Amino acid sequence: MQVHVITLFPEMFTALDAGLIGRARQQGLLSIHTHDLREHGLGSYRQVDDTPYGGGSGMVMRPEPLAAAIDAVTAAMPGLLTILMTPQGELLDQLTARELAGHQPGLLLIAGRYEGFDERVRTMVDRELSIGDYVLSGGELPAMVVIEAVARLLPGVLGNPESLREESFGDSAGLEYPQYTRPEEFRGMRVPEVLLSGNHAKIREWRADESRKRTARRRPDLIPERRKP
Ligand code: 4HQ
Repeated sequence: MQVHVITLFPEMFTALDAGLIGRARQQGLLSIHTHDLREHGLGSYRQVDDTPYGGGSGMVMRPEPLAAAIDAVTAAMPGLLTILMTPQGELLDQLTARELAGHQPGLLLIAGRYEGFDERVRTMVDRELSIGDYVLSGGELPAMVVIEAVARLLPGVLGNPESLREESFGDSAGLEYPQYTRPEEFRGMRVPEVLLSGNHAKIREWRADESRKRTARRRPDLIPERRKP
């Protein structure tokens, strides 16, 4: 899968050279291509932003540089799903990540700066995505969050697809059960006896139970509503 990103800060995406994503890229499972929006800036100052009509504080991204950048990328690679990163978008969740991971040939993410986009930019994208209800200074970190959530779902990226199936949200289930590793006792806290018992039926039951309790306490919003009769 290809992921293209339009950004004023291509150097931020070197973070994706490391770890699982870095390895996936070396293996050719994923390619990441940054496109510097400044190259489509207007005038000798390569301007990409301007003051808002009607007044108000802050700057807004002008539509022409974004349109030129989107056109250049999509002309070279047709079929990319074009996604604007914005707090006004649909909230990213595991289901959306899975859907994006299935899109061929890949994605074009738009990471903006300033206070937002000229409204007409929205007509040039397929979707708008938010990574959560808080305000950041740019769409770069949100774009990287999308890339990471999507990349680990691509075939061959995770060593052990079992861990994919079991983890939280993987099967739209609840939160993960508590996990322990060595030592058996740490600062007076013991590993639950059942996990040392070797009784795998009991362990499965304990984990399912803990997972249910934890989800009910911490994330009741994740519990599916009872089907009404
Ligand atoms: N921004 N989820 C402002 C975000 C954001 C988010 C991206 C900051 C767009 C213009 N994006 N720029 N939260 O806060 O996606």
